Amino acid sequence: MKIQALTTLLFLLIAANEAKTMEKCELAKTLKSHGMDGFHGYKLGDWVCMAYHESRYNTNAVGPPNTDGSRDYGIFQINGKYWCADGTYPSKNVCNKSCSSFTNDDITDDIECCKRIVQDPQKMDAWTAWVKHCKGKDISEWTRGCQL
Ligand SMILES: *[C@@H]1O[C@H](CO)[C@@H](O)[C@H](O)[C@H]1NC(C)=O
Ligand SMILES: [Ca+2]
Repeated sequence: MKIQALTTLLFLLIAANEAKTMEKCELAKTLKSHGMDGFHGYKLGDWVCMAYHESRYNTNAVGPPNTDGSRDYGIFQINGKYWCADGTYPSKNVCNKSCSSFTNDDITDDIECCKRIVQDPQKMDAWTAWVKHCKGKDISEWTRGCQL
């Protein structure tokens, strides 16, 4: 019995830590349902392209330390110095969230934080991967084949 309970516990722990990777169209659909199509002038393809290049759609992603020591969290790699609090850094925590809420499978709050981030003057330039791989490019491929 004891071993079985331990095995069950272990399995649950592994399951809880298992990376949930979204599909391209699943992400596009979720973003659309949260009003991100056209939000502050950006298309769904901008967000999908950004998420791919930031995290490969991995909702559990935690980035390596940035040059200032802070880290980025979740599918949109939201920064723990400005937007959320990870407890290791005095954070402005503009989105009023624990960074761990950006590494679970429910990306609703992650999207809400993105809505706040793009309202700053730098808008989507906040995401270096977006600037590098998506900005000014043909982004139609990022929603191609999706029933939106
Ligand atoms: C921050 O979030 C907490 C709940 O997590 C809430 O009680 C509090 O009012 C929020 N603060 C602001 C400034 O929105
Ligand atoms: Ca979340």
